[in-house]
Amino acid sequence: MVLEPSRLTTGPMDSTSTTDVINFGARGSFDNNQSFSGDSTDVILGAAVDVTIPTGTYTIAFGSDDGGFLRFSDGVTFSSTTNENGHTGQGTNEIRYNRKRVFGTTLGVFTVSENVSTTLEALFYERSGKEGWEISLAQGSHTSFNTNDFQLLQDGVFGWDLTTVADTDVAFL
Ligand SMILES: [Ca+2]
Ligand SMILES: [Ca+2]
Repeated sequence: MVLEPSRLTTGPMDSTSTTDVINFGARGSFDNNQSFSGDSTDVILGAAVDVTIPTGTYTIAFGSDDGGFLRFSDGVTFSSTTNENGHTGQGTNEIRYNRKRVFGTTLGVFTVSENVSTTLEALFYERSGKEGWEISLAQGSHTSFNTNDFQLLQDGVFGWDLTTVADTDVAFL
């Protein structure tokens, strides 16, 4: 995944990097956390990765303190969502949490009837206090998060193939 940070107070920072997983900050459900570089107050992080998804039903999740979104460029439509704020993702390609929160997890369920190649884009923001950001995946339909069914999204999980995108593809920031 290509990661690009921006800062609300100073505008975009040109410091794109790559990461195998999204598992940032002290808040969250999965251990082995990555550190935010520098000051993590008033920061926005964007991530993008090309994915090929095998036929099946999945629940994708982002946990965040504070908020953000997760969306597919095409080929995926959420049939149900859990714990969104300020947005209705059902029937769309995007799930969203549009407020500050202490760490919580937003879920979206979708089915692909054939292998789909698409781009996953995610945005995270931290306003103040503690922070955390995780993106994870489960097989099947889930309306709540747990660390038994969900695994951090990375290449090979549940047969998903992840391919690094060009830096310029994190263009939604
Ligand atoms: Ca974590
Ligand atoms: Ca916070």
